Amino acid sequence: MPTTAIASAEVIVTSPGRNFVTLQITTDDGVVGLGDATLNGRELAVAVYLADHVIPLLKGRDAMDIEDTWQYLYRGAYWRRGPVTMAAIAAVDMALWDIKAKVAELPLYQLLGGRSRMGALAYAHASGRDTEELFDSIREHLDLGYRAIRVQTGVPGLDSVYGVAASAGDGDGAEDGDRYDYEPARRGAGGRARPVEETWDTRAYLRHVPSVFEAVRSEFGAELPLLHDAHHRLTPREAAQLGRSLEPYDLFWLEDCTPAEDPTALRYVRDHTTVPLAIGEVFNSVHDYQTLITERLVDYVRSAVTHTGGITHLKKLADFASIYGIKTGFHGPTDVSPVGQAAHLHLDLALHNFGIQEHMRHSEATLEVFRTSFRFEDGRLHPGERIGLGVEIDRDAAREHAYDPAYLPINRLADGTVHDW
Ligand code: EZ4
Ligand code: CO
Repeated sequence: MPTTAIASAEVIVTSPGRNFVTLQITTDDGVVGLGDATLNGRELAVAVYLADHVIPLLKGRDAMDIEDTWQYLYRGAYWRRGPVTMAAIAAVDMALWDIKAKVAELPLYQLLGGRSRMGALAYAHASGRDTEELFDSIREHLDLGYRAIRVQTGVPGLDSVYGVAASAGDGDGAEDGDRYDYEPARRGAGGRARPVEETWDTRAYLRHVPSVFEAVRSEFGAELPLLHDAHHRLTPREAAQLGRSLEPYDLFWLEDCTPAEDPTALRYVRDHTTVPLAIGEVFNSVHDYQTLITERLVDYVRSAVTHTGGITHLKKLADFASIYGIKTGFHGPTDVSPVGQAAHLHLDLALHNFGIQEHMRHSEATLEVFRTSFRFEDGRLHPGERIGLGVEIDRDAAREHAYDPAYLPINRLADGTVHDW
């Protein structure tokens, strides 16, 4: 038995401001690896999948055999893909890379090919219910040092819009007094949480958004990279209209303009607008991208390491995309834990076709449980020089935050029909 044989594995569920699922793997000689398994709003399904179906298979396997373990769990399941399975495999994969890099006594990026750059350009989320609030939010993020900004805005006539900061204290997990610039899964003590239902109006949105980008460009100038997320809400024709109307404002990308599960929708969008397109945060496999990449229907792949089978699989996706000149823009919301975000940052440093890294700051409570060595300089993130992924979990702090069910919102059209959010 090698000393790197897996001795034990454990699922840690904790909720410091929001829910996280973490897999901790320990080898015979005591090396510990962490993997993120957080599936926002469906967290316990992955926790149970890991505990009941994966951990019993891990004991005694050599932690060094990462590719073989990945294939063993993926092909062995018979049932291909799916967010629950792929998040579970991702967590194992991340933990094994963490272990391998610790055994090698190197920061993980060294095992992924070493540095292609000194830091990963990160974009932050700015939002406002109106232009004044939005400008304040953009200025705050520029003051924090961000050099690329995602712009989300309220729409006249709509009470609330997903992705637009609400005020604190409304049960969304924000700390008191803070604006809330990350997208909440609403929590509710004792299992009483229900998805918030919001009303959506595509025509009002399409009328309003170009005027917001016009205002932002005239206030903040032509250079600042600006991004926008449409959260899968548009038909191909509507997406083409939005893309065209945003062309004068030179976006870095338009994200998730159409429902992601229909790759052919993007053929229509591509034919009608030159706005750069990004998609993939809800994908869980490189196969989900096959048409999009080979037909060059997107400019950026948006997967998260946690939701796309871990470092092993995300590296394959990035390499596949690179052959077509397509870049990465990994999904970095706060529901990707600091462990998952660390994996992104190591890949971002190493990958030649890195594009940009999404970054939503984790709350203080989260960062007390997950101790990172991230650095942020000149708008660029760096994972730090600790060996492995470079994140430690404080088990005592983790225990203080019990799981609290949470759901993403539901959108309905004026006639009551459920819509994409
Ligand atoms: O809505 O992570 O680009 N970022 C996003 C996210 C997602 C959430 C869903 O879990 O769209 O904020
Ligand atoms: Co998004």
